[in-house]
Amino acid sequence: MDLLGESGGPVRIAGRELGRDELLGWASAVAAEIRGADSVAVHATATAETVAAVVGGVLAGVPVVPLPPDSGPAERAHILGDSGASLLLAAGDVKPAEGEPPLIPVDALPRNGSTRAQADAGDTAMILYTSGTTGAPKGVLISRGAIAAGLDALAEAWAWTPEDVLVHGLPLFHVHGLVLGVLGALRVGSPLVHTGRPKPEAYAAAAQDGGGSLFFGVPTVWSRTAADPAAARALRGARLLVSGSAPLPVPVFERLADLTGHRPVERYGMTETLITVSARAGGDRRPGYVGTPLPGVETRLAAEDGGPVPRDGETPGELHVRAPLLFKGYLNRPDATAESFTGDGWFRTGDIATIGPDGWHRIVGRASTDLIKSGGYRIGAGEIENALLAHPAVREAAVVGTPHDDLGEQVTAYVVADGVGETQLIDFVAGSLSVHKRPRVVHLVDSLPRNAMGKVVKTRLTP
Ligand code: MLC
Ligand code: AMP
Repeated sequence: MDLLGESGGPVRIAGRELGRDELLGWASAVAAEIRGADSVAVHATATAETVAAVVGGVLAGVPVVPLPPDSGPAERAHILGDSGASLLLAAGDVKPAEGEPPLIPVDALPRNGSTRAQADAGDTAMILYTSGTTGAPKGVLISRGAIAAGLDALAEAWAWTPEDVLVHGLPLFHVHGLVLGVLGALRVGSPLVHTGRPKPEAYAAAAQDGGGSLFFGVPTVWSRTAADPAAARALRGARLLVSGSAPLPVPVFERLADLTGHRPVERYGMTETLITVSARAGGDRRPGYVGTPLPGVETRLAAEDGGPVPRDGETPGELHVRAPLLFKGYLNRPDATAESFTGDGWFRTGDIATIGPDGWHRIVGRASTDLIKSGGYRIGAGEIENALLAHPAVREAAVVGTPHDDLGEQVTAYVVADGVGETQLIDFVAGSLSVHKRPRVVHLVDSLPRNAMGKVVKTRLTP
């Protein structure tokens, strides 16, 4: 099955413009190099090389494993080892570390390839690594069919057509920036402008000079835009401003609506489920609500004992999803895969929601305090605790998310350690994992509050 549409506009990224034919010719040359591989890793900088490499994987029918380009040695080794990627696709100036797969220098490949392989809807297109509450990130297996179903549902919900120009500046190793933000544009056929870092002035410039009509952002991007009235006003000519990956604060929704004249469309998604719930281009948009299920998606709420929860808009329950756009499972983790589904086949999102009689969903929190959302990134407390404990001076560590005006939540660490400062610990985590996972605040404490069983009681952590 084809994932890409039959025609489409150019992709502008990192100061380059790739026409559709050039991109497909380049990606076909990548496909010729990787054909038959079990999976390939892509050093996922926000560049034309990443787009060509990912599309190359799609054309070759080879699963792509995006590597956060700033991931430190521990995270990178885990992703490469766990995925078993046999090749690394990157620009030729990237030097694989010892033990890493051999490099295919994407920039050195010709632009006139013609390789395409047959692939089925059930075949894995991507393996996206995402944090759980404990341990190292898990590889989420996403099929071609799930991506196609998700993108087609979004195109319908947002009236997204080749007439749109999609604009965003999100990282190219997660669902939002890569699956929706790159493959979405290529499937729908709309031109794409990637702004580099998603700064308000870059979005404003893309609206005014680049003809941008459809804008994607995480709430941090929109709150920074709402705080920059000139940049926000430049978005008046846009068609749709879309927010997702974390809750959009109501005051940001309202300020953005005042300044831009657009009530933002919120949508709710997850690496494992792609996008499942959204407001519609032609419909109501309510601050604090993420909308109604996309075509083909079923949702329900479950009480803690698994029992039903009324759809009264008030009673919270865990949100369960059933849909053709769900992931296939976690790579090498049948235990975790089984745990994430109910006995009757629904995916447990771990998010706590309410559903109104009119079908409108509101996300009110998460079942576990060990998953943090900071700047739209999902960060597992356990992974950061392990990274901190790897420092020789650290004896104990507990990590939580605390409210942050700009990032929604910030990673906050409580550490028992000898002879080491806060900044050193922040840099230590930034050096072993992706930089965005670093704690923004470290409290050095004498001990951590524990219950009778010796388990840390995170609700009793105080600076
Ligand atoms: C900072 N830096 C350091 C450092 N501290 N480097 C080394 N050591 C340290 N101690 C550097 C960083 O590398 C970076 O450099 C710069 O400082 C700023 O980093 P930052 O603080 O992380 O950036 P910030 O501006 O705060 O980021 C905000 C943001 C970002 C909104 C731009 O959080 C972001 O892109 N979020 C998007 C997340 C996302 O796409 N989530 C979707 C998940 S999918 P440099 O060189 O880079 O400038 C999903 C499903 C769904 O959720 O529903 O969509
Ligand atoms: P990730 O795995 O990075 O895709 O993160 C998925 C999580 O992000 C979800 O489980 C939610 O907790 C959160 N999330 C995504 N979109 C929204 C939204 N619009 N509102 C609130 N939370 C969201």
